[in-house]
Amino acid sequence: MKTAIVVPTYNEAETLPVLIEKVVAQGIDGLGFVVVDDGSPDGTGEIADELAQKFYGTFIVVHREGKQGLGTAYKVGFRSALDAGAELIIEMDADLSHPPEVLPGLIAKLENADVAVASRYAPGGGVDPEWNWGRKQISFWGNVGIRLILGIKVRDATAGFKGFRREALEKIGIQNLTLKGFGFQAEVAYRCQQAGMRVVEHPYVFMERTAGKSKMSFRIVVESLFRLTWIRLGR
Ligand SMILES: Nc1nc2c(ncn2[C@@H]2O[C@H](COP(=O)(O)OP(=O)(O)OP(=O)(O)O)[C@@H](O)[C@H]2O)c(=O)[nH]1
Ligand SMILES: [Mg+2]
Repeated sequence: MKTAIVVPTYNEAETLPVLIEKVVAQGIDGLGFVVVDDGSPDGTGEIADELAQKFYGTFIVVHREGKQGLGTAYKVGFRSALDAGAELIIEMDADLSHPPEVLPGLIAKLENADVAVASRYAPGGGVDPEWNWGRKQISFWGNVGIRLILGIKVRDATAGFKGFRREALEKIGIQNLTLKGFGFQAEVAYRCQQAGMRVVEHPYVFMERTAGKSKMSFRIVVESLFRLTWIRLGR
C-alpha cells in the first residue's frame, strides 16, 4: 500500500460503500484503506468488513468498542497506515462531505509538500451553495477564531480532509496528539506548523452530508476551544 485513505466511521452505513467506490474510481496508485469504526449500531463495521473482502488490495478495518471520538480514531488509523507501510496518508470523512474527485489533485500536491490541506478557504474553494447565510458565517468565523487562537497560517484549520507524507506524521508523533473531537484537526495543523513543515492548500468545495446524522455538538466545540487555547499557552 502506497497511499492509505483513513476513514473514521460512526453510523455511516449508507455512505461508506459509496465513498469507497468513488475513491477506487479515481485510479490512485497503490491505493489502500483503513476504516476505524466505533461499533456503529447501524452496522457500518460489518459493511466495512464486506468491502474489505471485495477489495483487491490492503483494506484494514479497525473495530473499537463504543464511540471514542474522532481524534482517537484518527490516531489509531494513522498508526495502522504507517505500520502497513503507507508513504502517503490521507484523512477524510465517510459522509461524502469531502468529494473523492479532489483526491488526485490533493495527492499530487504531496510531491512538493509534507502536508496538503484540502481547503474551503483557499481561492477556488468553498462550502455547499445550499448552506444559508448564517451557516456560512458560523463556519467561516469559527475557522477564523481557531486560526487566531493557535496562530495557524493555513486558511482552513478545522476541516479533516488532508494528506500527509509519512515523515510528517512520524515527525509530529501521533501519540502526542491529545484532542478527541472537533479540535483534533486544528491541533494537527498547529503541530505541523510548529514542526516547520511545508504545508500547502488545495481548494475544494465542502458538501453537506445527504445521509446519516451529524456528530457535531455545541459541547464538543466549546470544549475544543478551551483545550486549543490551553495548547497555545503551551500547557
Ligand atoms: N470512529 C469514529 N468516527 C467518528 C466519531 N465521530 C465522528 N466520526 C466520523 O468522523 C467523520 C466526521 O465526523 P464529524 O465531522 O465529527 O461529524 P459530522 O457528522 O461529519 O459533522 P458535520 O460537520 O455536521 O457533517 C465521519 O466520518 C464520522 O462518521 C467517533 O467517535 N468515532
Ligand atoms: Mg461531516
